[in-house]
Amino acid sequence: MAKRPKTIITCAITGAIHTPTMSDALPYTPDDIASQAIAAAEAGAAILHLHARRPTDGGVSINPDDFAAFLPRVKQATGAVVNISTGGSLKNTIEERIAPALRFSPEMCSLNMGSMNFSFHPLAKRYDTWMFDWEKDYVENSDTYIFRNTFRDIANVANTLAPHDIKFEHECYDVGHLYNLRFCMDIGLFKAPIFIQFIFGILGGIGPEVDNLIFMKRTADRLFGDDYRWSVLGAGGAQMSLATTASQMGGNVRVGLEDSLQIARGKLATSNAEQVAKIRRIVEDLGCEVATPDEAREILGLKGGDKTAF
Ligand code: KMH
Ligand code: ZN
Repeated sequence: MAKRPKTIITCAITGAIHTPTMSDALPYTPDDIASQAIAAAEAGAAILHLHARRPTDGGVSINPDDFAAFLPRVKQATGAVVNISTGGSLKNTIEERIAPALRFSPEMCSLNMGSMNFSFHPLAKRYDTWMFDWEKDYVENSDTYIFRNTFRDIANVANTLAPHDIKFEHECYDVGHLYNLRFCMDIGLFKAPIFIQFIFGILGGIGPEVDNLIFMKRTADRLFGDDYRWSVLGAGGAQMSLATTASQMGGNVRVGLEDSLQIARGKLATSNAEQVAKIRRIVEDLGCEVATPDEAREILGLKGGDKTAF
């Protein structure tokens, strides 16, 4: 029987969806982002997907200086692959969104493969009081938000970052995004092997059912053949179950407080590392091995941690 591929665990440490009121565990100071990222790597995450936050009030930040406050510390303390978000927050242009990746030239960064509604406004109903002034409007108004990732935007990111040899985490929130990605490969924007993050359960994208995972995977097999590696991110309550299914199907997994604040249904996670440790335990109990950062580099064809600019 063919050897089962090792499972790459990505941990998305803080993101741009959840706010400090929602969980005391959500890191937003540079110290907390760095220490949670380091602990997640020690628990078994080979890739750290990172956003920055304003240190004063936890607001989403795409200011490269806010990344500079934790990136070198993460690099010095771990061998993990650093993946910088180009998602930004509700109102940023694509040029603003890629500024941190441009400055720090990481091994990986996210690249969102289509424009869509991207909403988390239903979360607002769960809270009567908020820790910081910005949070309520930010969450409530996400129902007005179009997450803009046009073909021109995607080409702009690919061309601007091309000299940096960054591998993209292609974020695909629905089946159409896979076709967008195929089109972009056909016009020469991306080199194989590409790395696709199948995303389930974001309001505005495909739902978190196993049927949909099979459908996305079958579609990607048809469109990309052997030219792709894949991972699964289930938002909210679907995080652990979809990650488990993905690893059993030979895929890779993403966990972290960006995607879910829970460790089990109805129970808040105490840290990113707790989620990493849980999925690692499940993956290993079910007979797979977890990839080290260097194994992840090999599987994804990354340029190496010594070629970043931080
Ligand atoms: N800001 C969100 C709408 C990514 O990291 O690339 C999505 C996001 C994804 O930030
Ligand atoms: Zn992200």
